[in-house]
Amino acid sequence: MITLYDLAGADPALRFSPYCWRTRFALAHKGMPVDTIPWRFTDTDAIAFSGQGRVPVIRDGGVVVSDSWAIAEYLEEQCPTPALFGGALGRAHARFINSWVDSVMVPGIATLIVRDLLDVVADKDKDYFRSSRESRFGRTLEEVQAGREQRVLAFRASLAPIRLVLRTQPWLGGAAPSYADHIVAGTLMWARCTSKFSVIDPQGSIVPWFERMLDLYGGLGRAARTV
Ligand SMILES: N[C@@H](CCC(=O)N[C@@H](CS)C(=O)NCC(=O)O)C(=O)O
Repeated sequence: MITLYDLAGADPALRFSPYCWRTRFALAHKGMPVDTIPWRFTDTDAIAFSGQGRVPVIRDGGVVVSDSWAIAEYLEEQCPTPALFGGALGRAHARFINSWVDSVMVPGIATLIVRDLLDVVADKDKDYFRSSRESRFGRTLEEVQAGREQRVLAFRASLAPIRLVLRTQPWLGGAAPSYADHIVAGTLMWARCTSKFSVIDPQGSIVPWFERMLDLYGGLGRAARTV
């Protein structure tokens, strides 16, 4: 059984990391059972064995892997079917999706929900969360999140590549879901679980795909705790 260190809020059932969700979906896709351990930002000692300070981290027997992308590659190597990537070419394309999401979607969503995140993180994490994020943004969390009702429109426009792909195929992976779907849906789980603010257009064409993602793997995403 694989063990996953999974970012949790004050409520241990609230799991909200955009990167851990990619790993949760990928494990479910493979049908691999997982034991998740709730992890808080200040639990640095608990994952020191991985040689770095971020989650997701998995432990599979004696093997330790950190970083969601490295974990996906590891899972694919251990258990090639059902595929996450579909070969070297698919993996190369998924790497582009991963980089696009990390550099466009993650920062975009962060400015829309970062103050909401403060409300869900564990009490012991609140000072660290505020100070680390405020020094990253150079502004208070309240200032970063202000004006989101207007700013969200530009964020939604930035998701045009997803809308265009889903116009011609049911999944980002083509005829079946792949790790590309897990990357995008995992990132949307971050906002779904922590904020009542809708980062995607509720009437838009990404919604039907995300609803299908929530239903996959026995409704893993849909069953997730939300605020
Ligand atoms: N590139 C990494 C990013 C992982 C990451 O940033 N995880 C966040 C949680 S969403 C984290 O552990 N942050 C620790 C911190 O901010 O101190 C991946 O894909 O796994």
